[in-house]
Amino acid sequence: DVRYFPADIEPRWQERWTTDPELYAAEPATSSKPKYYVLEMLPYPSGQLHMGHVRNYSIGDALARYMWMQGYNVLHPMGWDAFGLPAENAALKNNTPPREWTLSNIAAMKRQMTRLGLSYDWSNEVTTCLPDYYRWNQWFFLRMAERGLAYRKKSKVNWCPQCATVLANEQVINGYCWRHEDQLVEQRDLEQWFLRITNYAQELLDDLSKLDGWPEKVRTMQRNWIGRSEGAEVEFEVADPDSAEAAEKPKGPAELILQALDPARRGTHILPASDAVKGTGKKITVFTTRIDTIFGATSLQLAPEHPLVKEFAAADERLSAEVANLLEQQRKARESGDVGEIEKHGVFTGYHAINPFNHERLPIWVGNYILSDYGTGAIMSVPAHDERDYDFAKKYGLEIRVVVLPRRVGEDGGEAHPELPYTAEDSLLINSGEFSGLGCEEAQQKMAARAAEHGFGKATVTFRLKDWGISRQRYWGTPIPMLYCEKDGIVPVPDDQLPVLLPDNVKITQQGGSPLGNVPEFVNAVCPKCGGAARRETDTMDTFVDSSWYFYRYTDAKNDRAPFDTATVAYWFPIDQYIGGVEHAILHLIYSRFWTKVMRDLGLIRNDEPVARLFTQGMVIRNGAKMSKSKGNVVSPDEMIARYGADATRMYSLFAAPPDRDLDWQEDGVAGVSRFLSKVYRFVSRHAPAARTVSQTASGTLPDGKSPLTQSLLRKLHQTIRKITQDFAGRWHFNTSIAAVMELVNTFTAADEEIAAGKVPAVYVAELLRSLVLLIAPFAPYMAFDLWEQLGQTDNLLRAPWPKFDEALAKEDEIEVPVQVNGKLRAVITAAAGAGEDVLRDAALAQEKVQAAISGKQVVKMIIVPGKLVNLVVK
Ligand code: ANZ
Ligand code: ZN
Repeated sequence: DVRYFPADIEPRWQERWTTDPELYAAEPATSSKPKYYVLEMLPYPSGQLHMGHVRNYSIGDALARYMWMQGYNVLHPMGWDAFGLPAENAALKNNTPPREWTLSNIAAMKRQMTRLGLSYDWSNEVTTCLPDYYRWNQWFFLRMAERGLAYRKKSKVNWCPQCATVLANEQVINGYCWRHEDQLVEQRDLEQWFLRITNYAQELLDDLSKLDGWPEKVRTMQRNWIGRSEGAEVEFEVADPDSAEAAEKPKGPAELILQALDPARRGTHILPASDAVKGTGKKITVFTTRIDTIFGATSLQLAPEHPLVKEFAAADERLSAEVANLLEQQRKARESGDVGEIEKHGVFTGYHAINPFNHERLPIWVGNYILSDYGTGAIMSVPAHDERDYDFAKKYGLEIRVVVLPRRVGEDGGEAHPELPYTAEDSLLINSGEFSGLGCEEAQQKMAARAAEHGFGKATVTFRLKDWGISRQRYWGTPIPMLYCEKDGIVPVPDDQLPVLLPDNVKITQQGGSPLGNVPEFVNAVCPKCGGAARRETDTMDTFVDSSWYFYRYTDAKNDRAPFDTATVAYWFPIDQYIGGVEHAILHLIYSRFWTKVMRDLGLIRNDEPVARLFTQGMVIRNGAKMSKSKGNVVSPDEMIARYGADATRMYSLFAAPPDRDLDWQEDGVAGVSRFLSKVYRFVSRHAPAARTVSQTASGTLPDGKSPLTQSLLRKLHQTIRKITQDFAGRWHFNTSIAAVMELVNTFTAADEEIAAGKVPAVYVAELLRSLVLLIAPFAPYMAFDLWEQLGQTDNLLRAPWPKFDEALAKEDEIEVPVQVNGKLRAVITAAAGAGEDVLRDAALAQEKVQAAISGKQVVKMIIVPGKLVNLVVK
């Protein structure tokens, strides 16, 4: 009796696979085969694969193998997201240079991947920390700078004291650092390089609708992140403090409704402009999505950081102190972890602004709930119709004036006072001068047009998306290819001087400031314009730059004249299937969409989007908690492989849960899969000699006249082929695919002795065994390769055609089942031999004669004996 020893089989095949460079290599872009680009997100080389990786790669690998067997030219590459902070931390801790640390981690992880038997085409490996890759980051940066897409500006930046570097907005999570869960992010003023992703905001939004192969939740997250708001900007002039209140006060609700409904009485409380309060010429621009509520504005609110607040405060010690206090409270609230909904605070500045629609004077406040970096950093506050403004007005006793009412109030004289704040927009304006009586939407258009006509505003679109700050004050990243010359200012490094090499032997410190600043050989350069002395930029690029375009490089990774060949990319793109964690739904996946659009506009590629289909896999958990070092519940892939083999480890990671759900790692489960594989191995090995005698027979020549046993084995086989083929094409529920193979193997092994006794003709045995091996090939490649050889096959299993299912063979035999009502035969239904209770019940109830027999009566019981009988008991 043969036994299954993965520790024997796997290293043997691994050796053969690694010495065959052709095995997993994609054919050139000139291939006549249809192409399939399957990609898993590239890992950060931390030194160790974790189970999340194993799961991610097992999904991708199963798909790659399946597509190969379907006859596609498959590109299945792998690489390393190799720049980043952990290498510097490790350098500090162990005194190993980041480069050395990173490269040795890569070697270790590559060994693990090889051990897992993953089908990567290493001939196009990409390592982002090597100059042959990052020089193209620099090259792209220069192209962007030429087009104004990369620019430098002084700005408030997010600063993580622990990372000692700037973070992009996307790397700040509720005010905390994305890497340091309990480190609050500080604000600093720094000169930074930015990429103008906002130029593409509208296109990034619009094109989401093309991405129907992406999970809806990811598209929604991106949509929200881009955050498009249609609205208007309106200018309010700061009033002359000496001029008197001139606007007429609004009337009571009853009067207002009458006014709204009677065109002749509209606008009576609006004063002509000539009688208006005097202005100072200073303007405050607000952004609003509800210009229709402007007659209900009862204050302006400025962000504490608004420039005018500084101006007001400069001349007013009390205000200055109170604003400082406001900022301090804000900081404290954040520190106590109160970041979501901080308590609203405000200070009256002592100034007023003039509402351009009715010339009313509105007090100008500073509100801590106004964001300085959204819209214009200033709002008109409409307490009656906005939640936050309502809370604020309640707290500080500001006027709450209703200017929008439900339509029904006018139509049937219903309740005049809606519950406040009343935020619905399918409503009717009141107390809004000549705009009273209009619906909200119409009013928005008319009022924006009015503002534009008079030059105090316009309809605008605002995005939440900000330009991408890419400067990092770190060593281990791509040097930004810019020079600073006293005479010529900012000068780009010429293309022929690329790459700007990252020097070795750099002292890494934990203090702020770029480590490269301490390397004179790096800093001191020659200005390419004037030949004088210049200083090099010492910041490096955000590592998200590296991952924004790496998958293009995979198509042509050795190109030293261009980032890639345009025609080769045109063949392979878009990526047919990208697989990774949902944690990349925003950052990486928005940046790489942006990068694609820039490359397209540079004429380098033709596709608008990089990824046609995206799959986000679930997490690997253990006892309900995410596997993590800090929780002490980590299972090491090496340990699993040593104990059960790579095949069992991989197959379990696909079997234990649907790939999009969380997987609770149970070692018992791995052991179970290992027992299953052992059963397959023994079964196929046992009957291989018989099969080998006919192993090369084409299935077209199978003899007719099958015995019932042969027929039932073939039926199960074809049902299984159908099931797995459909799973690959559909929802990827590999857990059920593998369960189906398990059932198939049970059916086969139940006939073990009969097969051994020659009751199934050898040509069928060969067909059954070959097909079984093909079916497990995407999930347990080592075993499949081994058994394939045992079956006498000399062809490459990876390119062997995936078995086709034959509907006729898969079809269940049909049987006749009698249907009785109260013991009396009423009908006979035809159903598949294996039909279950549900199918039989539905079929029985659909019979006219049965319907007639039970009509007007109550079915009290239904006895269903599958394959035999349906009996209804009625009263
Ligand atoms: C007046 C108003 C009346 C508003 C009303 C809403 C309802 P979204 O959809 O998120 O774009 N706003 C504008 N800039 C702001 C800032 N920097 N900080 C805090 N709030 C700000 O929201 C736009 C609305 O959010 C704007 O419309 C403004 O309040 C507020 F019944 O203006 B609204
Ligand atoms: Zn110069």
